[in-house]
Amino acid sequence: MSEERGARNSQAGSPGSAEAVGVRAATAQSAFIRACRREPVPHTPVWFMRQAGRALPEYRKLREGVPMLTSCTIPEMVAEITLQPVRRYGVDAAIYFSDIVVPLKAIGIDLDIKPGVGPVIEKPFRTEADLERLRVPTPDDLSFITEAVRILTAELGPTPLIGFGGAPFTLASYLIEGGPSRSYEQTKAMMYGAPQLFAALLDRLADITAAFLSVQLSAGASAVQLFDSWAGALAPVDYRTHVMPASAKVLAAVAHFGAPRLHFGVGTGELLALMGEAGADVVGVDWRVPLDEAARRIGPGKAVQGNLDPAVVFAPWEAVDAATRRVLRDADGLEGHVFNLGHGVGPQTDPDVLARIVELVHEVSAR
Ligand code: 1CP
Repeated sequence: MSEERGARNSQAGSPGSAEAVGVRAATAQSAFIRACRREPVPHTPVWFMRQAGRALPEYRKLREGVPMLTSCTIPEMVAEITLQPVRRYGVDAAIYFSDIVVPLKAIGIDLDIKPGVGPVIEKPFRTEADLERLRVPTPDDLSFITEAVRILTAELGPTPLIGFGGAPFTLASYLIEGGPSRSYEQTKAMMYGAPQLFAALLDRLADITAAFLSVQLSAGASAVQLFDSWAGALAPVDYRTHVMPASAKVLAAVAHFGAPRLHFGVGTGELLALMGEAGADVVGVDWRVPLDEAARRIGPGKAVQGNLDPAVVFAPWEAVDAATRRVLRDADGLEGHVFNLGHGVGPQTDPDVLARIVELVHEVSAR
């Protein structure tokens, strides 16, 4: 084990290196990695987007008085928050505790995560000159990640750690709007009105996210998820023309690690095939499209992830039970299925309900 860890650590700090490091050996036969690779599994693996966070009282206690972005740079705190849901829910994978804007903060962009709001950028991006502020982070800029992932892989044993990053479009939407948005008016105004500047911005963000993911993979993450949470705001033709090339660049940049690449967005029913085509091994599906129909749209050769409506957890258990079983039925016979919610765990979610869902998925899908 220590020998394996030593070998892995020697890869740390070389994002973009041509050497394939593969999936951390201890996790290669896990249900999660096997499902991502469309191999037979003993049971359907399950994890929850945003499983590490506000729904857990132990998270709120640990975070007391520590700003969100500060917590992301303290390796011991990151490791503990990442492990909390694994202990509590018995999920089949951990997701690295961080945020999609962490690499932007690490290169000195003036931004904050405001409680109850989300990322807020002091000076929004609007012109060519703003590109100069966006340099690609070095492994040294992100050394706290390498350290946290090392702690985590030692603790997690056979449980895979999923690294993640923000897709260029979703990151650009925060940079251009200056914060969360419903309509993405400024973002789309740049996409339609200054397509070359928009392309240059997304291309730079692709390099930044590729560096962020590479540091996590080099340190020992077994898979990565690219969150294009807000891509569903786009028509397919605009996604293909203006957004897909940058997302494809990110996914290609980490292909040599040999780790499964998951690609997720909300409201992306019309984009599922394109999100697969961008280079994903697993396409995340929100709750609006049943998984059998999603798989049909995506086509063969990819696994799917999803897609219980995250609001179902607020209904009585009978309804949760029925909806969970329906997701499993929809996925029955597909090449590969990772059970998840259709989007993140809401802060008001009862952790006990999530624990029961994990138990139910494991029980119903046992083969
Ligand atoms: O004070 C707090 O606790 C802040 C709440 C919080 C948390 C717990 C934010 C602010 N980010 C996070 C952690 C986080 N962010 C994780 C943790 C790992 C896990 O999944 O358990 C992840 C994966 C993210 C990724 C993220 N950040 C996304 C993509 C995922 C998604 O949910 O679509 C997005 C869009 C963000 C931006 C962001 N950061 C925080 C908030 C509230 C938001 C969304 C704001 C908006 O609505 O636009």
